Amino acid sequence: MKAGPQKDTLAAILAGERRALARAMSAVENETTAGKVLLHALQPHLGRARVIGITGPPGAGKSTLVNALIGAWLARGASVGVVAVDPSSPFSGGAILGDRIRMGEHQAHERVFIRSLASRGHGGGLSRTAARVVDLLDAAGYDQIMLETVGAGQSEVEVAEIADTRVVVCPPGLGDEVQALKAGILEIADILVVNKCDLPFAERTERELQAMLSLRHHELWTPQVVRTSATSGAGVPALADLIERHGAACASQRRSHGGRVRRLIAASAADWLKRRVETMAGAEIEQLCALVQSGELDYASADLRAIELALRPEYKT
Ligand SMILES: Nc1nc2c(ncn2[C@@H]2O[C@H](COP(=O)(O)OP(=O)(O)OP(=O)(O)O)[C@@H](O)[C@H]2O)c(=O)[nH]1
Ligand SMILES: [Mg+2]
Repeated sequence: MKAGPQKDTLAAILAGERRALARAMSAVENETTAGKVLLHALQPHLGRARVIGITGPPGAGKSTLVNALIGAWLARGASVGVVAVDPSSPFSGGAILGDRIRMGEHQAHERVFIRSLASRGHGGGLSRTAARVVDLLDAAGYDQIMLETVGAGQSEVEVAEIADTRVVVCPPGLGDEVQALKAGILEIADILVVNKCDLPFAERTERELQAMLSLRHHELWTPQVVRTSATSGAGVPALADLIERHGAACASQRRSHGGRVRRLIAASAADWLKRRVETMAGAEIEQLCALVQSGELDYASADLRAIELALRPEYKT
């Protein structure tokens, strides 16, 4: 009986051997025992990479932008891992093929490793699976790891939350689309990209997003807006600079394997709390809602009181 993973596998991954890495990713995705043992053995080797989340509505140009950013990182001497979470069925494979083509320019480069991850079939644990694939790339020595995910669903947004730096990509559009963004993924953005700036309305969208961001409160970093054209490459070096600046500004807080794990825990804790507050019954929560409805209590004070209630033993199920 072996207590650890095969020494060869561990050594091969740490040495960045591609075939070993691909096999390990499959093991991790399928949650095999060997995969778990391997992840455990990798722990001391994690936390060196920078993880960049690229999120945004379908068709915003995320994959094209990832491809352009790969070029920018390569030019700066870095190695690049990409995890593209595919929102479509694992059986269709259509979008995965599309991403292969859009990122294909660098697919064969020795300092690039691209992996697609089907978003279905992880039993709600998509962000955990994505984090493990990121861990493997981290252990294999990739400097910049980009995580592409559609910001169109709770589990996809959770994936973005793993990242040290969160980039939200949106196409130029009219006010309504910007409002829709605001409700979902805008809150998590460190950097907002108005992509397809070669199309009309880009400047206007940039102004609208800037106006929204100015309302946000921040400590280490003020969210920034940048315009790109992923197809022509315009604005991409400026975006890469911003990503590096964000990484430096938040290095102490964000970047490390412990930071990644903590963000995953936070995301699932937040989920638990939300469900609890939504479903708990009792006079006190009813009263709290009534106070907000009548305007006697603001949401910010009510949410803290609701959390206190949710954590009380009598509400635990
Ligand atoms: N005009 C213009 N088109 C772009 C730009 N960036 C991407 N596109 C096009 O927009 C379409 C969608 O691009 P993708 O990169 O696949 O977008 P995505 O956000 O990854 O899409 P999903 O992964 O399917 O959500 C493609 O036809 C791209 O060629 C841009 O800067 N300008
Ligand atoms: Mg894509």
